[in-house]
Amino acid sequence: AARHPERCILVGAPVQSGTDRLGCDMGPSAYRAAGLPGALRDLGLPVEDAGTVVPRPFDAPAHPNRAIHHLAETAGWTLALTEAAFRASEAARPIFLGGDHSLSAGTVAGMALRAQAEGRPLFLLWLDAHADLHTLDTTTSGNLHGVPLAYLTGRPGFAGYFPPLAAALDPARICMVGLRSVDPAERAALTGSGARVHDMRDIDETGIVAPLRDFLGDVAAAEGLLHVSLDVDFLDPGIAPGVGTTVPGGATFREAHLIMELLHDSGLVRSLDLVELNPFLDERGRTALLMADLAASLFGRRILDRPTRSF
Ligand code: Z70
Ligand code: MN
Ligand code: MN
Ligand code: MN
Repeated sequence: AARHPERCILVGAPVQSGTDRLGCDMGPSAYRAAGLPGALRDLGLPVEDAGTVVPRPFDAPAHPNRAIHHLAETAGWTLALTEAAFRASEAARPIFLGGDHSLSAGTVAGMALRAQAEGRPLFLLWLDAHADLHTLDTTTSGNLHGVPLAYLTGRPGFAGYFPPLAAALDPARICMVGLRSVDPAERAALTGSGARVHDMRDIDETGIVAPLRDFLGDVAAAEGLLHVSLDVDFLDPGIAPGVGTTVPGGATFREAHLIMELLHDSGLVRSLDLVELNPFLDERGRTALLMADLAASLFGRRILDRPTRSF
């Protein structure tokens, strides 16, 4: 029996309150225009489109950190997306079409509820140039796409400002890959956190295959659910320019595809975020097309048939 439903469900999450640039709200449309639904159907998968999530009202008081902007709106998205993720994942594998990375505060919280309902642990693969580990007290940009992992791991200072978190993630079940822009407060939070962290230097020195297989082996051994959060800026800006924060030295086309292929082979992925695409900054849709292509690889597109490695 399959460990996960075969069906995919697309969930539009046009969140842009977590950044100070407009345009991420066009992400869901760009993925549809790039042919993502059809590419998944071409793989023989049943694909449903759940449409677009709408933020819920949320009363957040003003925060003493004056840099923070759009706090209540982002908290309202978190609330709505927690519910949407829990609902969409009941009988399908959700693909959340972002939207900036603050949306993962909701999607991952919802998937944690799903894992809890199934009596299994949730694991998280975070593919990003950034650690997104600021608390509301340490962010200096005030951009809340920089805080979701702090919220999700239960770091202090979110009470009253964000929805209460039902189940905090154990950092030992988080694997971060692609880091190359980490602020001092985030580096301090990572030290001794227990999270698996593979920065770009690690990838250059040892490659990504062995550490990823090790992580996937642990997910399989624990019979876990795996959520993948793919930030456009994980990719090198030379191949993925449609993003607000470009950081040089990102993953190549081939590294990114290999990760997606290994994830597919593992059969462990239950849900996916596609985040930080800014179609206003893209070049003739090439970033949207690449992200759609990577999603198709994660869901089974391959060059040749090959035996699947089992975990
Ligand atoms: C920086 C900050 C960030 C994504 C940029 C950057 C955060 N650490 N996250 N792009 N996805 O402003 O907090
Ligand atoms: Mn991010
Ligand atoms: Mn990022
Ligand atoms: Mn494999």
